[in-house]
Amino acid sequence: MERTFIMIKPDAVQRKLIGEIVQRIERKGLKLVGAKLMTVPQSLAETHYAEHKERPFYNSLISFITSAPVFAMVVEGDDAVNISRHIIGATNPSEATPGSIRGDLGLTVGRNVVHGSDSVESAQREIALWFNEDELSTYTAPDEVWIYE
Ligand code: D4T
Repeated sequence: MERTFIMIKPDAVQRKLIGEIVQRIERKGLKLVGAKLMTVPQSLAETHYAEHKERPFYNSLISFITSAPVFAMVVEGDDAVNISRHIIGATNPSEATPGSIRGDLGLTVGRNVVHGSDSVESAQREIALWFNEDELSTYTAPDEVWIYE
């Protein structure tokens, strides 16, 4: 079973969209195995977005992500990374397909509602960065027999 890291960004937390977004993830059949509301320390934000350090939007991205609480999650399911990216939609909400989270709930790239790991390797790195092992739960949900053949 694959795990991915999904973060509801400060804009969506302030807009009271946590429930809406978690509902979309759960209704797809994916399972929450870790979740926490937290204000992101500067050092964590910089490590998480290290690949963007030289990009022009880096400073505003770091100040945005540390500006108010985020809702960080670990989500589990078959092909969880790929499926989550599809549910989330394209980086720029103006290009995100209607029906996706960013397509339905976002308007601009600098306030694009949610983050999801872009590969299995990124997911492993980000989960280890954001969560301690004892914050993650392994369990079988009763509806799984109706989600997986
Ligand atoms: P995240 O990492 O937030 O899930 O976004 P993506 O994986 O879809 O996209 P990304 O890494 O290319 O961008 C990271 C983050 O930076 C913001 N951003 C991006 C921005 O503010 N201006 C920009 O021009 C771009 C490309 C949005 C997401």
